[in-house]
Amino acid sequence: MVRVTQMSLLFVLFLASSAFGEADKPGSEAEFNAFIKEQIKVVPKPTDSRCPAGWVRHEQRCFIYFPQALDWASAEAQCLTRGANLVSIHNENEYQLVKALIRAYDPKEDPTWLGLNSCEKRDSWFWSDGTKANYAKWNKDEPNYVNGECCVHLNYGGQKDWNDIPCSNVYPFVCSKETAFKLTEKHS
Ligand SMILES: [Ca+2]
Repeated sequence: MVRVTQMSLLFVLFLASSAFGEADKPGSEAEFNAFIKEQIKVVPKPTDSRCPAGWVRHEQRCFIYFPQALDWASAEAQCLTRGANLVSIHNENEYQLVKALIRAYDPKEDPTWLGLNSCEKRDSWFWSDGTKANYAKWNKDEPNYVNGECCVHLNYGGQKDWNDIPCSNVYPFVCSKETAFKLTEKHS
């Protein structure tokens, strides 16, 4: 049993290093699928207490998917009860990770809330966790602010990227938070 656990851990580490070993090179969809599947299978994780059981860790952040369809503010409130916010995304690898996490629970990849909104002022985009809006993956011709839409979901339409939509719509959601503590990763 110990040997199986050790092998499983080695496999996770192998996947992690192969998917994210080169910082500038985006991982492939297949690599992210395998990374997510391996992490959500190992619950609770045997040696990594940086994220609560059931959450996926990527670098210094923890992520979790909730299938319950809520409006944007209610989804954010649910994240807050877990010490998190609706998910923010800052680079292509984080985006592919979040897409793979959703795909693992929802093979249809239906629209899912992100923590991005511009409800205070048009064209002023803010993540609910207070981090910089330095990355976006809008669908073609979005954001279009139809009827004052100012909250953002992903997996929209055929392109399955980002779209602004009324905040009162209900969708599943992803929460994220910083890890409970930081470890210095060893690179050989
Ligand atoms: Ca729109």
